[in-house]
Amino acid sequence: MIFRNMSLLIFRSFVNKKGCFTLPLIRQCHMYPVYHKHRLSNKICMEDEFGHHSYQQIYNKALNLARVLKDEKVSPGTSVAFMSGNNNEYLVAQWAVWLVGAVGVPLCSSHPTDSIRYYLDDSKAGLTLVTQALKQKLAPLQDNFKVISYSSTEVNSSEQNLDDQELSGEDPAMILYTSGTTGPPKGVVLTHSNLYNQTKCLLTAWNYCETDRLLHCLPLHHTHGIVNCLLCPLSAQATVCMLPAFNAEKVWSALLNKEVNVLMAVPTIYAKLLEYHDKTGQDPDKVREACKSVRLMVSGSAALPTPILHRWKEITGHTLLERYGMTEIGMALSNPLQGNRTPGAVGNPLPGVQARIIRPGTSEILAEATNDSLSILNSEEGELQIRGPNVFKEYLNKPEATQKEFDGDWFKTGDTSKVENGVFRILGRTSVDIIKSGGYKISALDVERVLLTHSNITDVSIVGVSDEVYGQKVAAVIVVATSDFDLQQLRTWCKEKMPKYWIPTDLRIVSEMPRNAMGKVNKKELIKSLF
Ligand code: MLC
Ligand code: AMP
Repeated sequence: MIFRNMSLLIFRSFVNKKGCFTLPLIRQCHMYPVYHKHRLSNKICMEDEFGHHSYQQIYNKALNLARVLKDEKVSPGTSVAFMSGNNNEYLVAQWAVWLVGAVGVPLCSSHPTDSIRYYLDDSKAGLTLVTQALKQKLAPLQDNFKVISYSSTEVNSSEQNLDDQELSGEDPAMILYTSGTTGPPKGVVLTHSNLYNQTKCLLTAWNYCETDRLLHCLPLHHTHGIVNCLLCPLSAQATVCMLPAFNAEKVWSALLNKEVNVLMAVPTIYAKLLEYHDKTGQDPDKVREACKSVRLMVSGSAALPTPILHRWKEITGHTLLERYGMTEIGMALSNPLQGNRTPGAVGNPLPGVQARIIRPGTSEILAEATNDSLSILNSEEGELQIRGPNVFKEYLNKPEATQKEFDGDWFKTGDTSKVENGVFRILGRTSVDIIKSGGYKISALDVERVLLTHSNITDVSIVGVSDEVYGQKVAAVIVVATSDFDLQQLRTWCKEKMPKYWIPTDLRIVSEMPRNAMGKVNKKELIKSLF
């Protein structure tokens, strides 16, 4: 079976010494190549706050943890949630889950208990793994969910042999949660084949290779941090240099000390790095010289403002490579590794990905493209749709929501796009209720739903207001029952109820919410009049 153990397969090298893509042998798929190759490899897989970890060490720890999962009767296809810091323990859990054929649900340790409860409930997690360091975080959930703690240094198991787990490419590998306009966050089910293809196209396009040292400073519950910054470099047997969290000083230190040669981040991170550079008065010659050691700097997850692109180029000498992706599809469009990178554009489809633009409300195709072809019938803007083996299987237990987001096998991204001078541009979301702040996707409706449970809030509209550093900020317009209310009170109350990046950073209190005859708020007007 070609896709047998596909997600394990993606850890092995698909890239030969010249940086060319090579197809793995089917025979090797049947031999569980990741065990085979990596248990013998002393190459450093990850450097983190605890030290250096070879592929072999991580694999052995994952094998131990997988035995624990077997002892706990975790069967293939079971959802296993896991929470760890951004370090090698994340990989140990991820590989262990896949070793037993289970489906990984990565949790974010900074999310409040209410959010975690929702993810565990919705994914029907049969088991939740949590590192020793974080186990207190999940203590309030232990009565309702099976939670076990693990540490990558000591794992107790029955030491039984682990039988090879049969997997097909269509088996689910991972569930990632994403916000939308239909109800609370939905679980995006990604199969082993999806992850394989999402990884494969980036390996080809961006030439990840064994000598790469990628600086990882992103969260590990979203596709950017997981696929682009973990699965891809590890597939090429590169080394991931993992920070526990983004920290401008540490990122600059890694760059200036030439510790890394690949950096991938969201525009907010580049904005914060520029802020830090300006604030600390770094030596411009030293910065330019050090950045010559970097082979690739990528920006994505939100539109890269051109002033950031130009300023970054000025101080580092690098033109950021901007690309476009989504939780449901991985990466779809990219500026080229070699050749002209167009400011404000996201390039063309990655290998294996098909893209088209459809006139809103019709089935008229305005433009259609693959990695090596582009036909423009009309250069107007429309909805971007994506097709290919990278596109996710379904929203977990939500057949109607899944159906709604597809036109045949084309996934409707909800982004407005147009082709200009041969490259795609992303012009924004079709829905005003989707906010992108710091690269996080936030549903205004999700935040409104929670705020309406506050006893002092009688009406609310959440809007995304332009922000230089965050792209957009989450702003609340509310009607209150008693006047004694301010942003600080609101933020304190929100802390226990929603992820930090959902919490409004701006507030307007109005006596009445302006609604039309249909009871709808015109959010574009609201933003214009209040912010
Ligand atoms: C937040 N703050 C703001 C603000 N937003 N203040 C003013 N205006 C705003 N707009 C406040 C916060 O409330 C907080 O206050 C303080 O600023 C720090 O906020 P933070 O968000 O915690 O900042 P920081 O820790 O510096 O994190 C910034 C960041 C983070 C960029 C590192 O947002 C991040 O990791 N983003 C990446 C998200 C990501 O990976 N997305 C990929 C999704 S996948 P206080 O008082 O609490 O300190 C995807 C597909 C694809 O999109 O294409 O990749
Ligand atoms: P998420 O749902 O968190 O995976 O976010 C996906 C969304 O991020 C896309 O639908 C786009 O709206 C946005 N996005 C990702 N990359 C870019 C980019 N380079 N430019 C503009 N928007 C982007």
